[in-house]
Amino acid sequence: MFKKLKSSLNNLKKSLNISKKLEDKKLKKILDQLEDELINSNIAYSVVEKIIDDIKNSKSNEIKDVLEKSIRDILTFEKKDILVSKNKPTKIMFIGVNGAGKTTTIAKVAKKIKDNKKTCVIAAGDTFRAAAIEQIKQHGDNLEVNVISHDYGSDSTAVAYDAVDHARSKKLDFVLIDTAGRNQSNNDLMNELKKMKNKIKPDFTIMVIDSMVGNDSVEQAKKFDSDIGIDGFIITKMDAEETGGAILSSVYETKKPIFYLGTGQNYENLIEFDIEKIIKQIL
Ligand SMILES: Nc1nc2c(ncn2[C@@H]2O[C@H](COP(=O)(O)OP(=O)(O)O)[C@@H](O)[C@H]2O)c(=O)[nH]1
Ligand SMILES: [Mg+2]
Repeated sequence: MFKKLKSSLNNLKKSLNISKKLEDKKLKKILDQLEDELINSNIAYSVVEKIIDDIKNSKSNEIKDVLEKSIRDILTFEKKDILVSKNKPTKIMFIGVNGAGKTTTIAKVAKKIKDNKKTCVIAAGDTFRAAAIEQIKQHGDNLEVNVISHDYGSDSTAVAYDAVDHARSKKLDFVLIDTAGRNQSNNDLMNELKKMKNKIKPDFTIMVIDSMVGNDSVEQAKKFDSDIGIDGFIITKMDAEETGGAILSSVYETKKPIFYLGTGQNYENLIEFDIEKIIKQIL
């Protein structure tokens, strides 16, 4: 992951270390080039601007330090563990566009909960996409976790409600609520998610983002956050991701934390977000 971003920043480090004493015109040319490279790495323009400004305003000669500070500014947030919560059951709603990895991520989170010796139930809240209910049920079978489902086309809020009821009566620790893939421009579907959120009042609403989507993910994140309200992200497919821009951009634009990173298709491929590791990989 981060191959492209790393190489852009490396090029910058090389050229700026040589040209720190160069006249402004030359520095401007190098920064323009960096701007292009960062944008090509799927980094949103606002983030690119911040990094360039940080470089321009820095008095340090060590470009690496300046970049590190920029990235730390963007990716530092209060650490919150979604799997440690006072409420029982803790309700977690997963939202995001089709194919982002919601269903797979829910299975991975269920696995983590079981590994922590806690209990959960899954709500098959994607009543929209063909085979979605079978997909989540299969995960439930594999993990020995109950999945509450209704028929296709039924009200997803009712499914979530039933799952919460089930968790209450069985004294389970968590309810993981799957939802249908939503294109952020589809108003009907966005309204359905809003309704679910209002009725269920989840402890956490997590937006799942595919890291390979690139710049478009920023628009998705902003829209989901403004319409539904999110508490943070799980970024998936980090195993396949080459640019790294989606992470920086989505977080910078929404100021919401990243809870986990998905790093593969297996249940154990869900790792905690660790800024030190990310910095090591990028710089
Ligand atoms: N390589 C990789 N694939 C993933 C990851 N997370 C999800 N996927 C794959 O992405 C595809 C879509 O996932 P799914 O959970 O069905 O997405 P949903 O539509 O948001 O529920 C599936 O083929 C998953 O196996 C990940 O972290 N890495
Ligand atoms: Mg799904």
